[in-house]
Amino acid sequence: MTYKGIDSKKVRADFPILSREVNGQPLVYFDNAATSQTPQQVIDIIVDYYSRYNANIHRGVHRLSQEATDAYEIARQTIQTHFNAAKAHEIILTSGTTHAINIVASGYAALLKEGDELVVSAMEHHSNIVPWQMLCEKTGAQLKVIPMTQLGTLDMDAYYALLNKNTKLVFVNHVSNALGTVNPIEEIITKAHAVGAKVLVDGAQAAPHIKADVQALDIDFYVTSAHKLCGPTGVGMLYGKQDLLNALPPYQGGGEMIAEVTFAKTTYADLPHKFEAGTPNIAGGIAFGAALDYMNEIGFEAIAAFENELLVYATNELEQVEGVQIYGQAPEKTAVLSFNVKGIHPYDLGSILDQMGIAVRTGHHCAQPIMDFYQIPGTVRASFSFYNTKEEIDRMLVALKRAISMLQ
Ligand code: 7TS
Repeated sequence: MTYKGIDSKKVRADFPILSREVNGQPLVYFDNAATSQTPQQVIDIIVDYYSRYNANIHRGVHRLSQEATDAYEIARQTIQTHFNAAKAHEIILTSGTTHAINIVASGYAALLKEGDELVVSAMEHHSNIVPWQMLCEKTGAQLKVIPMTQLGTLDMDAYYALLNKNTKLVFVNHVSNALGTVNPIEEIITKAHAVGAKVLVDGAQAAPHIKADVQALDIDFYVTSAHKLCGPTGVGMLYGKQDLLNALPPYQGGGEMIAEVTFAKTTYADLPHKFEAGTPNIAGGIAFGAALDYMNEIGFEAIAAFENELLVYATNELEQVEGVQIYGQAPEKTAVLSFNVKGIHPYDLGSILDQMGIAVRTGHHCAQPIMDFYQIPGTVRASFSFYNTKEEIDRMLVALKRAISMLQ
């Protein structure tokens, strides 16, 4: 049956892992915000690469190397088209979001001075906090924090008040991994640009649900990981406007990122190679492109509508359960449900749900400042994808009620 444009039976058949059992029960996978599952179409692309044309890229005259290079560069173009970047070389393939943020943060060490200011939001993943703190230590720049509200939204008035002529960079996630909040990045970017600051958008949680148009939104840097959107682990991307990337020094030195090397002086290759030292994750890059093709075939509008239906259903049901407190009640959210049950540690709940075949994440979700804000050690986080179903949510609720009766 097709519901909100998603034929669940057909879609689920694409994911072999969804038919396995955990602890004698059919798997219910609700840890999609940590990593998504991989459809057979993408697995096939990886197997095909290693079976038929495994070779190093950009350096061989032989046939296999040319085939691998072509496939890798086609994937880059697929990513470019998906995010509507003006040029393919503005897409740097990285090992993931963390690597991509570190490229920018480390590069800015050469561009900042004492007295410069950086603005971060209170609801970032640690990977969008720590590299910038390291940058501040190196440069003497100061980190300012956009506070959040009880609902789990950003305090935009406080954000405007932080901006001034010393603000050089703003970095904010498009979607919070711990709360699901969709942040108003268009407004954040417009205001930052008005004072001459650049903006890095962490799209790790948004990209699986929302197609960001980097030109329409005037995004300076956009980062994401393939493994959150049906691709493999160990590959992701940094989008940067050409001029901004050209102004950054390289992150790593090594093979393939040079124009010429002598012991007197080395000159660097043009984009994107300047930031792609060493042999990359070739199969991963190719599969990243295939994963975007797969998701685009289903369609991001259908994905978002269906997942929102799951979120609304699960939220309404969960609110009926006594003692449940939901964290993150922004008007605009992706399908992330973070919650606690009064008197029960999230880890205990997660462990019992696992015994019943239900995979959720528990803990601080690498977003400790959010937990500090709510004064909690962590939450149980159920995060839904387009291949989940209402029946799975019902199973989680039954399991949750049983867990609560066992633990209270
Ligand atoms: N930024 C956000 C918003 C994230 O959610 C994550 C990973 C990262 C950055 C880092 O991505 P990586 O691919 O480089 O590791 N988030 C999660 C999570 O919520 N649970 O496990 C990983």
